[in-house]
Amino acid sequence: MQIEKYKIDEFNNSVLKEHKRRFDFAAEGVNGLDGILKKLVDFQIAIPSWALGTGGTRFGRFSGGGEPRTLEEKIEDVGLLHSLNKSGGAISLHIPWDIPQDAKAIKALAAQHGLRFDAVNSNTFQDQPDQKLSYKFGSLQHVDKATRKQAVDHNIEVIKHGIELGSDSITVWLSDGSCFPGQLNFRKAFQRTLESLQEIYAALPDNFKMFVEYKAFEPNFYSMTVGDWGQSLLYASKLGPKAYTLVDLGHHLPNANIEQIVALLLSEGKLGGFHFNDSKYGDDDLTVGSINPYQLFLIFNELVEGMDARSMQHATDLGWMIDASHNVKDPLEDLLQSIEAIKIAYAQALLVDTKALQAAQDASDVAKAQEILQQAYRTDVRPLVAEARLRAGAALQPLQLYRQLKVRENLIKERGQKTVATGL
Ligand code: RM4
Ligand code: MN
Ligand code: MN
Repeated sequence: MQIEKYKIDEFNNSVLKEHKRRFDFAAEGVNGLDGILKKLVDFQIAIPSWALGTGGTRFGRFSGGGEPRTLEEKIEDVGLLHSLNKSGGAISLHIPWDIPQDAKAIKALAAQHGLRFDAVNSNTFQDQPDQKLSYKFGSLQHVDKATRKQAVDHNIEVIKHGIELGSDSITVWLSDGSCFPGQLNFRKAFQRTLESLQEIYAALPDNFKMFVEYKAFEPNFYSMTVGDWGQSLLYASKLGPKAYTLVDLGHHLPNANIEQIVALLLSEGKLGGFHFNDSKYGDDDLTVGSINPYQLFLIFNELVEGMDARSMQHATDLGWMIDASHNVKDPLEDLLQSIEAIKIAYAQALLVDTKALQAAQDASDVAKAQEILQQAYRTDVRPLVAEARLRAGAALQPLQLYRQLKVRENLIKERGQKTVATGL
């Protein structure tokens, strides 16, 4: 299924008057309005190929129907999203869940939908049916050299797929760690992991980045070999200038100050990318902004401030990706909501009066500093985000149009009720 442009225009015309009224009100008094709208138009968020199907927990999975059965259909789904909001112009592949058989054809298909390939992801946290050695006790950290080599080779293979698709980064997330005290020598596990990462790093082309993702716990419940930003930063620093830390919002222990982590990684020049999601308890992979939108805003505030301080391009100098699981919602609806939440937080961060904030900070005026931040956070920026969409040729209300066009019903008709997408 594809959404023709005239359908988007027709829909926009039907809600234009109301939008104009709201936009005029919201735009009044916004400094540098056109610059802000341009930044919103340019900001694209990559969609993971494994998030287009229904997610599940270890207890069960309840499929919603019409899920993409092939990589081609996944690209079609991301294309649908992108035509609705013009903000999801990239796709991130997880290998071997999604192996491009014919890279040229896949690249051409993605380009037809206006999509490029974002970071490629390796998978050494599961055993594949044809795999020789098991990752039960880790991959890059494994005590057995041959198992480590198998995992290193897989990562190099993933980089090759990335090169063919025009991607310029690989994300390495390891489930390596231990479940019980005494199981692992931490120091040696770190050293082995570093050496394995060094071999992968050596295979990176010049323009390629390596993102080292950390996670506090799960599937290992006693220790994780890349368990927090400190460990990730250690690896990334030892590896060299092409290695960076990747922050997945759900990968922290409860109450961690993620905005401070982001600020420090940025100032060290070692923040590489983001996995957006939200959580209440752990790595819940809930819709971005659904639980703690204020935290999301505070993170974006640090991102904007920190990137501006280093003269970085917001849209392109970091990798922006959603990494969520849609267990009880239509994945495409969930992704539309996620992108909207990200854009709202970004727009609010762009509204922060940075000069006034700095003056308040320099004067240790705590109440004023809080007022300034919350002034931006409490501004309803939805009409600005909608206007940016309008200017980009997208729908003023993507989710409403998605429902009006009965996209899911159409996909079920095309693909069937009982389809399963690859992924977790
Ligand atoms: C992990 C982590 C990785 C993702 C896998 C599927 O928890 O977030 O980024 O690739 O899940
Ligand atoms: Mn992640
Ligand atoms: Mn995760």
